[in-house]
Amino acid sequence: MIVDYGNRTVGLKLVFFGPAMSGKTTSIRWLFSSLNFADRLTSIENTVGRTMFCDFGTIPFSLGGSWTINAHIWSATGQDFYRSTREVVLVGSDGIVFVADSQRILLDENLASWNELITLMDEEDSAIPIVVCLNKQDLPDSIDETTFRSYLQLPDSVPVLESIATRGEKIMEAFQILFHGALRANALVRPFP
Ligand SMILES: Nc1nc2c(ncn2[C@@H]2O[C@H](COP(=O)(O)OP(=O)(O)OP(=O)(O)O)[C@@H](O)[C@H]2O)c(=O)[nH]1
Ligand SMILES: [Mg+2]
Repeated sequence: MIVDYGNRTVGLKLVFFGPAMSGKTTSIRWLFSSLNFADRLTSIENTVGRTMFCDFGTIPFSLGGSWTINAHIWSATGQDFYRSTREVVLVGSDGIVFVADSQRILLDENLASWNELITLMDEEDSAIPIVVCLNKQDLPDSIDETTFRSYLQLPDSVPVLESIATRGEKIMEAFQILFHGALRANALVRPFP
């Protein structure tokens, strides 16, 4: 979190992370569109529309007293070919949305991506809030929260939302939980003026 007293802004970095094709870019696009900031999102993609490096953009939220929170929203690529870029995207993050793919045959992909995330986060200074979107709930043979939690051995403190990013279901809810969690986590170590 970066507090700029001169410009009265707080910068929060929130990253969407998860296995390949789980719906990270779709979730972010829906979020920016629904808040009327679609033109502020930049996607670095390859020629077939897959994320090559990341998506990123900023959504400003006004606070009382002329302060603004700038939510800097990023997604990492899930493709292993670009694996090295994921660590870079995560640096300095204040919160993570882990977008999992609910299809039963992809449980191991979710587990591998979760383990990678935990390993990379270990290198950060403090505990960072994480929210899980168990995405693609509209597909047949999608797993439920209980199965997912036990397979990944998720701590109870991590919220799981069953989402459908293509319809925007539970995306705003996940974002709000993370946004408030990230502010709370930072306020504990750096009191907000
Ligand atoms: N059925 C269904 N399809 C989805 C959902 N969310 C995303 N998709 C589709 O899944 C495919 C991959 O979505 P992306 O948002 O590009 O996935 P990503 O996680 O950004 O992928 P990478 O950046 O390549 O790792 C696209 O065809 C989306 O339309 C969902 O909730 N349900
Ligand atoms: Mg993507």
